[in-house]
Amino acid sequence: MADAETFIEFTSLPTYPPDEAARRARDFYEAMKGRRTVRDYSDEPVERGLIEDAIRAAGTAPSGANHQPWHFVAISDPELKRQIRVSAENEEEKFYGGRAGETWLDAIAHLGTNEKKPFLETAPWLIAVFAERVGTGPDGSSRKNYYVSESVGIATGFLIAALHDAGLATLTHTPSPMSFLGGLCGRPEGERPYLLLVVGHPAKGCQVPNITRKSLGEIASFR
Ligand code: IYR
Repeated sequence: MADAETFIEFTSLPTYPPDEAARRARDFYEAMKGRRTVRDYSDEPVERGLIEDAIRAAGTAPSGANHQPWHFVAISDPELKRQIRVSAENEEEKFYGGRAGETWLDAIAHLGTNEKKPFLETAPWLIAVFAERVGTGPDGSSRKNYYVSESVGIATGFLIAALHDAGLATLTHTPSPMSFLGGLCGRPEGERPYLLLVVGHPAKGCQVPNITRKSLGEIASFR
């Protein structure tokens, strides 16, 4: 059995007076409300340091048994981006050409998406997120991970929020299927591609679909 962790006092959570807490909660909601999925990117470069810090923030997410079963491949290399675009468009052509089925295509019709993915080359960064089904323990031996989808999903949420907070737009792209990503990114067998995040500044005059969000009453109940 692994040694028990040592414990330290938890001092990093600030205490706010109620009115400040209320203001912060509202400000955070207002900031997140401005996030939109962007599909039209400018080629304006983004400092690597911003990407590094956003990934650091993602890496603070809670995870099953604290195994941190994620890996982020941050890609700015134009040739690798081109290869990813070619592979993604190849899959997406089949998806939009019939593999998705009518019901799914009907569900996304209002988003105006199609098999063309120029943003995979235009945007300065792609972050391929991988989920480790089986990880490596401190002693180098392989070990099972727990709640992998939940953990990686939460970390990805942190990543998207951190990038948005830094003034960067994202697109949560899920080429279907995306098994090509592991090979192109040189990831080991035990990792499953989770999603591909496109990161950059929106193109000038960028348009987004005029969608609405469900109200609090629709998404929450209090008892
Ligand atoms: N992966 C495709 C299709 C797609 C699927 C869903 I669910 C969306 O919300 C949007 C698109 C694509 O990226 O175009």
